[in-house]
Amino acid sequence: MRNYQKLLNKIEKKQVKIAIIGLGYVGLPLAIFFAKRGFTVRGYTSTKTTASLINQGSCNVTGYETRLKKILQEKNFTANALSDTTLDDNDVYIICVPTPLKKNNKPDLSILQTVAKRLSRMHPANRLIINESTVAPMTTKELLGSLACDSFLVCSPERIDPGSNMTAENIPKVIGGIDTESLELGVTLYKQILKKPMITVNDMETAELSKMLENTYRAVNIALINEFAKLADNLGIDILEAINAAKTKWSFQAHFPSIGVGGHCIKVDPYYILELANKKQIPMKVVTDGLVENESMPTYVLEKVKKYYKRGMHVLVYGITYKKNVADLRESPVISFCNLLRQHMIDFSVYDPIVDAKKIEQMGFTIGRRKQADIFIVGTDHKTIARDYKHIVSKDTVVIDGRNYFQSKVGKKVIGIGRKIE
Ligand code: SAJ
Repeated sequence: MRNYQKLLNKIEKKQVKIAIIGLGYVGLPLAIFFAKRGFTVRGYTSTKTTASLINQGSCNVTGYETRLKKILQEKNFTANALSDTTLDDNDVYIICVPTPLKKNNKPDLSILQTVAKRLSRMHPANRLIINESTVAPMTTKELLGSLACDSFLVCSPERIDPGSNMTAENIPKVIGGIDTESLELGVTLYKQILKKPMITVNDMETAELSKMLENTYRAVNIALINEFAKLADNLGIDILEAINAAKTKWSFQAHFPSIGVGGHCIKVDPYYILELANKKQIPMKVVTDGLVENESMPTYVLEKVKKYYKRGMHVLVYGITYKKNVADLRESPVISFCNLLRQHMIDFSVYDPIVDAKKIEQMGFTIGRRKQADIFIVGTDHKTIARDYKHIVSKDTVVIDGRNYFQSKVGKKVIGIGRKIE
């Protein structure tokens, strides 16, 4: 049975026990923010091993190590395995599990489905269940809607930007409920930790669509600038100069060409909305073509390398993660690029200061070192390039700048994306 007033009072008095399911870059900070406010928080992760590592203070989210140790010491946070029986003994459930892509770029909801099944088996009554995982419209209701008979259900998609100093506390939060009482409970809960306003929307589907929209918007605009960069290359125009000039127009939001789009959001989310659109037979050509454009960028950079490569040259790829200063390899376009180098029999090695060398080896790539190269390829523009490039670039080095990092000439020449410096 649902008892709105009882649950509302418990939330207002911080007496609710909060379960955070998924302790990655979304779930762990959220657990810390709620625990810091005095809530009893239990985190749930895939295995007992992962849970015990976290309970010993092992933190896989950069920048949260100290705060994790603090809430562990204060004993208002514990990590558990999802199979743990304590799961039933919570009032609020915030689901923050990954929704990645399968190899064929189709949505992979398997982790979320496992969580939904686990919660359904509990027949939870008078709980508040929140889905923060990124899904296409209607998915939250499809997977979790049955729980709303005796509990409350909300969708509030996560908007974390890994590697930036914005945290869940200071990012405006969109939230939609299966009904008004669910929405009110969700707003009351998040208001306990948020420093920014909440954006309440009509229903869960609107919240789901808004997340798809914001990330697909970004992917398609990146695709647009990649197309313009290819034209700029052909015309010998500096795309960055054109972007900086266009930025003076209030309605232009700058995006930048690169070796490609990776990560677990911008690369992934548009495929979720396309899957739904295809089911509904609604063509989304702009999205489809934009994704093809972004996927073409590793090959575009390969063609630049082939113009300068000669057998026996020392080629170093610097940075292999999907974006700068983030040690995350998911969907990284630089990995696709390196596989292309290998397919085209181009000898190369990979150096990434923030990725464990073993991981580079496990991908079958040769570990590179910071020593002089004939061709220096910027795969990811980590801030460490400023320190390292001097060891790698000599006056004869050709720099293939996959991130348009260099603003002035280094080496023999800098071949960027939509620009060159020689
Ligand atoms: N990229 C470009 N050109 C650009 C911007 C990005 O090629 O102009 C590439 C990046 O190198 C990366 C990929 O696209 O490979 C995604 O970059 P991102 O900066 O969007 O980084 P993400 O994937 O961490 O995006 C997150 C997203 N957060 C969530 O989905 C919750 C996204 O909503 C944010 O817009 C983004 O952070 C942000 O604003 O930085």
